[in-house]
Amino acid sequence: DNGIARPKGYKVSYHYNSTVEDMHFGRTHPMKPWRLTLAKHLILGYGLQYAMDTHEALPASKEQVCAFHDPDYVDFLSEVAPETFDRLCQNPKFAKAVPPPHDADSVYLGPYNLSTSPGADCPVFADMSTYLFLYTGATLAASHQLTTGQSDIAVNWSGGLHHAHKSEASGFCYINDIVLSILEMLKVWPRVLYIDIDVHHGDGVEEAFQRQPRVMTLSFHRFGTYDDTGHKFFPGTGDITDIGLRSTHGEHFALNVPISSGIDDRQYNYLFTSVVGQAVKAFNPSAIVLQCGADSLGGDRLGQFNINIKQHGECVRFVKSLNVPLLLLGGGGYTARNVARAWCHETALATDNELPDAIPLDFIPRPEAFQGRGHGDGKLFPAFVRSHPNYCSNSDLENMVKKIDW
Ligand code: V1S
Ligand code: CA
Ligand code: ZN
Repeated sequence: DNGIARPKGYKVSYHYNSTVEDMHFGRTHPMKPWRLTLAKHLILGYGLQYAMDTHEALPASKEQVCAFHDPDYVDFLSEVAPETFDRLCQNPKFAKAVPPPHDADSVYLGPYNLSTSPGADCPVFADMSTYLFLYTGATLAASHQLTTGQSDIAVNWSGGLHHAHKSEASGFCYINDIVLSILEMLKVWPRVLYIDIDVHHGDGVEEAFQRQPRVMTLSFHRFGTYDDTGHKFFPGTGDITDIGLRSTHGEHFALNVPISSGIDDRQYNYLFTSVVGQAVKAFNPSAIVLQCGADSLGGDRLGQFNINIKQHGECVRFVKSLNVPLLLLGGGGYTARNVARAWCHETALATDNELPDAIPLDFIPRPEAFQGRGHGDGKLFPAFVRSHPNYCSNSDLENMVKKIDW
């Protein structure tokens, strides 16, 4: 007996298709879909499948994706592959979407910010269409469970791709599954709150709803320039002054919490509970979408925060305690073993289970991924080596909470 039980009085559904695990963005690309294999191994190893309904995801249809995206872009995504890319680029319908040549950054960009050059943010890779329509299908199935009242919490760790625009890929994101799920929710609920704890700004979701007072978007993210290079942290938007568009009553329905590198658990918890608490009080959401990007964890290959897995999970616990229908999505996360730990812990929180710190290594196909010094010593909650100097002063954070006034 592993002690895992179903939650009392509510239902959780889990939406996934293992096919997404086999995708390769390229050897040097930080996005590694096999982090989802590791997450699955932990979730099954602990026995969390017994605490929820698991659904195998089907691909989204082109029509479903067109609810937000430009139909030509959706056609391109459904036909593109490394072998078809050059031919598609010749098609006049798509050729008009080629951006002007770029500066020093000599990556060749094709239509819609896609590229076959190694090192591109949004590469064209084998079986890419399959991947895109599957992660989107999983998010749409999850939101359908919620809008029909069949689940109270629905989970898709392969979704949460917040940078995709209406007719452009950006920052490893091609189809904005989050926007599509919120559009579905607006059919049955008056107000949806979107919260984004990925270390990057949730620009695609914010932009899509900047004219929509029925959707409040709230992103916490690293903002500013790198010490060493002076370049802006991606995508460079999301300053505190960015609050949505006034002209169409969207003003004050976008909130941004720009954060310097090195923020610690206590500081992040203060910011999160203060700002989300205020937002919920003012907006009274009927449902919440929480993007749980795990690149805000300490030790992430791209992120620059010092958040531990427990604190990342506290954000999920806080939002869950608000007792409104909840969609939990993945997002970024570039140190695979820690992404897996965080999303396993958060699956346990969603189902009201508490997991022992000792990972059941005997029940996991690749125990070496979680063992040994530097890999977390077989623990679910290893202490990260504090890897970034903390540039967040408590008074700056207090001032920020005050500035986000109502
Ligand atoms: N930070 C960062 C980073 N690293 C890369 C990258 C590195 C190696 C590769 F082979 C390919 C790409 N790209 C970036 C960022 C994009 C970060 C996206 C985060 C996504 C998310 O976690 O929020 C959600 C899943 N891109 C840039 O910094 C842009 C460039 C400015 C530098 C990289 N070149 C390729 C394009 C221009
Ligand atoms: Ca964010
Ligand atoms: Zn990110």
